Amino acid sequence: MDSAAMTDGFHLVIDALKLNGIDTIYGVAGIPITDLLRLAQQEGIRYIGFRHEQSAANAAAIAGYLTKKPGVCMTVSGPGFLNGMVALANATTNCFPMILISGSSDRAIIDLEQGDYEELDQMNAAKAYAKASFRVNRPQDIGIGLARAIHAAVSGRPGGVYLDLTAEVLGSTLDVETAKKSLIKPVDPAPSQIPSQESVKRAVELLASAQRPLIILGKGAAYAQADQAIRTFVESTRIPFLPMSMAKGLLPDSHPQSAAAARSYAIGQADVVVLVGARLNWLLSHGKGPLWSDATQYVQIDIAPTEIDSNRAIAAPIVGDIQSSVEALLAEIKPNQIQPSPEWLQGISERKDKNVRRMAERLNADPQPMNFSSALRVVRDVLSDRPDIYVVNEGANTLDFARNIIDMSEPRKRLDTGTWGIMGIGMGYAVGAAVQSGQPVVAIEGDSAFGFSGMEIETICRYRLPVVIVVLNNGGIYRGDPVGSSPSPTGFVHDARYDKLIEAFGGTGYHVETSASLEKALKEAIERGTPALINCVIDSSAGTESGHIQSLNPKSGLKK
Ligand code: ADP
Ligand code: TZD
Ligand code: MG
Repeated sequence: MDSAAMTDGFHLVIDALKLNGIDTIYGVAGIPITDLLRLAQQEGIRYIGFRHEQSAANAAAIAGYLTKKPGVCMTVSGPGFLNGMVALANATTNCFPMILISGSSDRAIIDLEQGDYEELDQMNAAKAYAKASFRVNRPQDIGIGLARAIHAAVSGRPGGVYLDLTAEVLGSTLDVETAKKSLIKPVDPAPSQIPSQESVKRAVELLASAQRPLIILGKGAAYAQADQAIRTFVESTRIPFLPMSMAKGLLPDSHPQSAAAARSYAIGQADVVVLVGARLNWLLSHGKGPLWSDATQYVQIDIAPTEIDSNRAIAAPIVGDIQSSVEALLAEIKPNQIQPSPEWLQGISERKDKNVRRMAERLNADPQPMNFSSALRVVRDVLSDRPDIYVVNEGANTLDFARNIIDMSEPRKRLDTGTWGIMGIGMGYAVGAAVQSGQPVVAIEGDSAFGFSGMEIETICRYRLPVVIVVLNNGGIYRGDPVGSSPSPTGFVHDARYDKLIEAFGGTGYHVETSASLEKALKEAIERGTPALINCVIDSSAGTESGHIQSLNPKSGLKK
């Protein structure tokens, strides 16, 4: 056979990705994937190179969340793979579809632990943290390996998948004919999952009996892209709704049926709650007291059958995808069959008005130095007529305040620390959202949170992405403790100038200490549409330990 009729593992991987419409790869180069990345670029795939694999994999994960197609990240073996693993595990935890592809060293040496370069049994290490983990050991299996990874990532409850490509497979050759036949393009890898008619009827009966129904929308609902069906369900039943953090904007926060400003009252008093792609995990106090009443009954729509009854008994489970399930509900509900009581709607509305008035007082104060409320009020106002902008958000107090203060009016525009409350997603999500959508991003970052992925500002500058980072700088984790000769566990260097970091890479830095200068800087930075970082100094005593989740923070009785 002449050499013109041969191909190799490198080409086959790229052919398989292209066949499956994967047009972007996030990653970090090195042995054995450097040539793979070069080839990808040559073949028209967009490659975004990062400074750390965790951010690259976070970018892939958020791209997966935004598109319902697996985001792809490529890393080197051993430590590069492990750096990406936190993000893969985070993607799995958050139900984001992504595929982490890593090169790996010599199997024979790994299996006898003979000490290869960057030796690690990657496939088995990944199993515990991924939805699925596969290894390709022969070039003719590359196509099947990718097909299995795609199915696993997007079907049912989405998640992170690991795909191991040995250096040997990448380098080995195969005749072109066999190679071509080995490729697979999965047909309908995320098929609709139609709920049973019986489950839909049961749910409608329960809802029809409710006086005080409430709908809770989670990020599963946002992911499903069933925006119109969900809106019709909410508006036609007149049931008040609460968005979980990343479901904000699915219906605008300004929607008259939003019960967000009366959250505790709505949750505490509801008699029937409809969970739409939201888990009863810690973010909803596991459905247990003191927030929840023992008498509350639930309808739960989820694609994962094992989610049902995980924290509380679910009276009416609907197992199916959200689009099909909400459509089935709409088809089953008769006109005026569901009637939230007027007292219920009135009660929520009164609490909302009261809480909004109380919050307005805090927001409209203009203290010097700024605090979380006054700084975020400025950000809210500047963003209010820019619904196109993606908001990335991480930190403790920075997260809690921003979630409450910054309204969202479009679906899937708020990207945050999610199910784990993890720090370090900021710059990866910002790059992923900007690259995937071509839209501007404003990342609202605690000074600690920013540090976890801060070096990616070089990536943002290199690709000239329209990302503006606002660091709410209170000098530490939760707040700024004095940093003397023995720094406290939570304090950082005082008067740190994060704005100077981005200048090192050609971005624009702003240092602001007043609400007026914050407003000017943010407007200007968004207008320019180029990389910028605003070092926003806030009161170093602003912020409480653990933000709004102090109840989860065990205390030693130590005097501070
Ligand atoms: P939140 O943090 O916003 O409450 P969670 O991540 O806890 O949301 O819950 C999301 C839920 O949505 C998961 O249980 C997941 O199985 C489910 N889910 C994801 N995609 C779909 C879909 N297309 N249809 C139905 N359920 C889905
Ligand atoms: N490491 C990781 C990966 N995730 C975490 N959540 C933490 C550590 C612990 N942690 C929090 O839960 S919030 C936070 C840390 C380190 C940072 C809070 O400080 P910040 O925000 O400056 O980002 P505020 O505004 O000062 O509260
Ligand atoms: Mg801080």
